[in-house]
Amino acid sequence: MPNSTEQTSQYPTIHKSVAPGTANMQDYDLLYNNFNWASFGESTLNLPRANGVNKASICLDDHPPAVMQRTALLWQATNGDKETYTFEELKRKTNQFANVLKDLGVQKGDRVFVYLERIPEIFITLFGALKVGAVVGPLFSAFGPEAIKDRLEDSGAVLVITSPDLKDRLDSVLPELPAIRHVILVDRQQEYGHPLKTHEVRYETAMQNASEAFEVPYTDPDDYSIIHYTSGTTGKPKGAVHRHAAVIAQAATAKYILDLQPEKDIYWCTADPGWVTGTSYGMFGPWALGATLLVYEGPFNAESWYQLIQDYKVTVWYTAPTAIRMLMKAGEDVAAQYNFSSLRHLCSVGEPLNPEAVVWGQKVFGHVFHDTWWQTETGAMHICNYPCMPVKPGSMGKPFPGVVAGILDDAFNPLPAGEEGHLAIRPDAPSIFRSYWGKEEMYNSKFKNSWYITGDRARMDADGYYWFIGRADDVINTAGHLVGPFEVESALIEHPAVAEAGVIGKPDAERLEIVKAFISLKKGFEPSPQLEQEIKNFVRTRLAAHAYPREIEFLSGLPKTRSGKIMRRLLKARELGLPEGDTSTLED
Ligand code: 6R9
Repeated sequence: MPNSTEQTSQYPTIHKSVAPGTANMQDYDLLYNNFNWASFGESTLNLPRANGVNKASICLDDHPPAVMQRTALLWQATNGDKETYTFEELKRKTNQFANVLKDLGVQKGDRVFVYLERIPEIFITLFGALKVGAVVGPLFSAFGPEAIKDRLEDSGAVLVITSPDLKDRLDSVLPELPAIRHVILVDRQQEYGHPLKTHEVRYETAMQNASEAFEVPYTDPDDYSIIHYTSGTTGKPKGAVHRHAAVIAQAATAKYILDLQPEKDIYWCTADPGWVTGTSYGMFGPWALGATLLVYEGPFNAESWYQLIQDYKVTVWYTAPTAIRMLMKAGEDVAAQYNFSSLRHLCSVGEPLNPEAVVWGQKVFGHVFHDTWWQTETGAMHICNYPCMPVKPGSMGKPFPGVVAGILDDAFNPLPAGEEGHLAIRPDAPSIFRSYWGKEEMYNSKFKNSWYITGDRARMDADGYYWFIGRADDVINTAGHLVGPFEVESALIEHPAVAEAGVIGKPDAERLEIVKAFISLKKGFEPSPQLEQEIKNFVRTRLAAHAYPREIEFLSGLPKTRSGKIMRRLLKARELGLPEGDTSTLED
């Protein structure tokens, strides 16, 4: 079937010059041809170590003495309170928490879940659990009772760490979760007024009594470390399981893609630890390299985000298209009030990054956003833009060294450059998932002809750059033409009135499907039939005639997952009056 359009981007390639010695990757092809995961683990992370490959140890325990004294975590609370932890302090605290868990009888392989606000104890409890060999599961603090019950039940969790504000939600489903033996309550403000029940343990008391010495037991590289329930943009969430060795890929990509230079960087990953980005790059990769992380407890808000960058002199920033679009919506006049001179490298993940957003970064921050593609299942970034490589706005970039990617036809055989098909990855990176918890058959169904089939559709151009089309189940077939929702959405948001757009295929008797767009407008614009017509015409002139949205509906906001992805599946279900399916990850 023909492509709907050639690339949507009318933006020219951005060539950059990287002064010798300034970026960790100086030449993409050179590194691609010489890279090897095992050698990276040996040379950069000193692996394997006497206790094998334990993520928590690698991140917190064994850095050179000077690094152990470095700040690992800069934390700012919603109310402005600040806390700072060195690697040495986190080593001791996570040792203490490992002892707490050991005393409670937590064994290697037990599932331990962390259900907390974005506070320092997320890090302490999660890494403490990894030290005893537990398989940890982070949960978004915004999850309601049903969402947490599904995940705790599916994984057979034995222990949950939570806070006074979240405890009621957990308690309401606890009777249905007989496997849970203990609940640990982190009570920072000492606000919990009730006596504790026999299965409940106060974190602060337990920590006071716990030793700061802990011997991390031998950890096999293949031992399970973390379980992430995927965003659920399609179907019911499944628990993707990763192994301890994943840290090798997380560190390598943090070094060469985020370009972390731990001696000098202040790095901010805006993702919540409930989402894979918040652990792979909000914990493991950066800390394995000894880098300083900024964590902000509060929600998104353009002013407070800009203030944080200015106050902490953030140098490297990893965020998501949804946040970038919200910053764009807030307007350049807001941005102009802050000093961003500390920033040196910007990256994005989670959704296709509209070309408009890539170049907006250059205008406002003096640096383009570098798009990175990966999934919960890949555990680490796989197709990316690099500081040393020209950026084609709208493209996800090229495979990371150590990664072989392909575009496959429906029989899962490689297609030549220029053709559109299934985006597939050779499952070679140490971070590739090892299972969907308890769903072996579903896991196996993702592998064909030695490829891992990602569920995304894409195309590679003659220069080896990958271009995202859409989730395989989101691609629209209109009168025999395949249309990727992303290209239509990108064209839409180039219109000055459009803040966000979500595009679906709506069944149509004549054309099989038509393109329908849901649009939210920028401040100062009102929906009207004239505006609707103007937007349609605007897209017609940018894309092929069949790809413009025949229907437009204005919404005050689009339904999104908590990690910021537009839920096209939900837009479609609502449009067709079908059941909404799993909405546990839908943001409020
Ligand atoms: C890390 C993460 C994975 C899905 C993925 C794709 C979409 C992520 C993207 C992107 C286009 C990018 N996605 N990054 N699409 N360009 N740079 O997001 O994991 O929550 O499992 O989502 O997100 O559809 O397959 P996860």
